[in-house]
Amino acid sequence: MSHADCIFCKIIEGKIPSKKVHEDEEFLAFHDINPAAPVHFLVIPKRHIESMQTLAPEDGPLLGRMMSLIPRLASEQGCRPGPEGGFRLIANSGKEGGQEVGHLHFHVLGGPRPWKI
Ligand code: DGP
Repeated sequence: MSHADCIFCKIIEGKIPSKKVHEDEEFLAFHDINPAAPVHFLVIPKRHIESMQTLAPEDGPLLGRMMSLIPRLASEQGCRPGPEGGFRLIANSGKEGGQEVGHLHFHVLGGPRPWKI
């Protein structure tokens, strides 16, 4: 179920190009167009969900699969494991939460500091 005026749905459909990090039946991960850290990619569900605010209780398992995918992708993208490495996970939600694209996404940021944010 895609939304005609959603940039990320267009990326999923290949109508807008992206630098993909990972793709499976449920999720797509791709580099942020405006990276704020040495590693900065976005993980999105292929199903159009507006934001964290519109998640339904039955979306719990999907969210769980997303959460277990993220550390694996972060490590593949060069985030070092353990307390000296790691990554930051951000989900802006709604206008006051700083969300610009209305399709649920997690920012995964990592790599040597300092970063822009
Ligand atoms: P947010 O503020 O959380 O909604 O962040 C949206 C992010 O999406 C922002 O960091 C820039 C990124 N972005 C917006 N449009 C595109 C695009 O067309 N391609 C890619 N790769 N990233 C995009």
